[in-house]
Amino acid sequence: MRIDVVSIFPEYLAPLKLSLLGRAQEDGLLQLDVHDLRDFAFDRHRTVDDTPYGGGAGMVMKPEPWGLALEAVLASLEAAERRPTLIVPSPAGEVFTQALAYELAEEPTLTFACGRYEGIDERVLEWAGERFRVRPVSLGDYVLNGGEVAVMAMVEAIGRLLPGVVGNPESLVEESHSDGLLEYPVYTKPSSWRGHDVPEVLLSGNHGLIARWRREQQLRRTAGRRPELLVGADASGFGREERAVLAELGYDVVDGRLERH
Ligand code: JCH
Repeated sequence: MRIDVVSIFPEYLAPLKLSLLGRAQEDGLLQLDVHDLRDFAFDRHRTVDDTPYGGGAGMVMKPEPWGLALEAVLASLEAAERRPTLIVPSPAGEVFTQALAYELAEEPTLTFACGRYEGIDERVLEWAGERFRVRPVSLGDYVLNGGEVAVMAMVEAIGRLLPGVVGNPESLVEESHSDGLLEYPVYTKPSSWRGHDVPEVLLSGNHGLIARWRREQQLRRTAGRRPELLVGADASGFGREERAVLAELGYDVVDGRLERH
């Protein structure tokens, strides 16, 4: 996969050259190009922002550097590339989820446009819509200072799904099998630490019992921390034992879906 990022803080994206994704780039599985928006601003001060029409606080990113930067990215992509996807991080975008990460991991190229200040002049998104498939995406319902941190999270989540990037594909398989439940707790040596013991079942060597215990932990955790993931969930994947745990946690199956009782 080829990923282009445009930002006024290209150094912000430096961690994407490290660790798993750094290796992926060395191995030719991922090509990551970070572009400095200021390289496309040609006045004396290489200005990228200006005051908002209509008034109000803060500054808005000027359209001209964005037009030139995105044109340069387009020109560098394969001619065969039909409208590439342009992700624009925004507090007003659709929320980034694991499902969207899987969807975007199928693309041959992704371009990310990192805004700052109060955001990018809306006409850039209109103009880009004729050349890219534009997707405003939010990392979640909180406000960041710009798109860079959101891009780091998204590129990491997408990059680890690319074939060959995660050494042991079983880790990915386990995640995808999780049915929208939170993960079970994990432990390693020593078996006793500062008065806290590893649950005995994990030392038993009984793999059937361990699998059932882990499943129950997932259900208890999800009910406690993220009950909205259970309400309305398709119950067809839950067996007798899981339904018993769910009943104890206050969930019944009604018309094949989970409901609080
Ligand atoms: C961004 C900003 C509009 C602050 C500028 C560009 C994404 N999930 C998520 N949270 N915040 C962002 C994000 C992405 C890009 C930019 N800002 C700062 C923009 C605001 O309106 C209220 C406030 C924030």
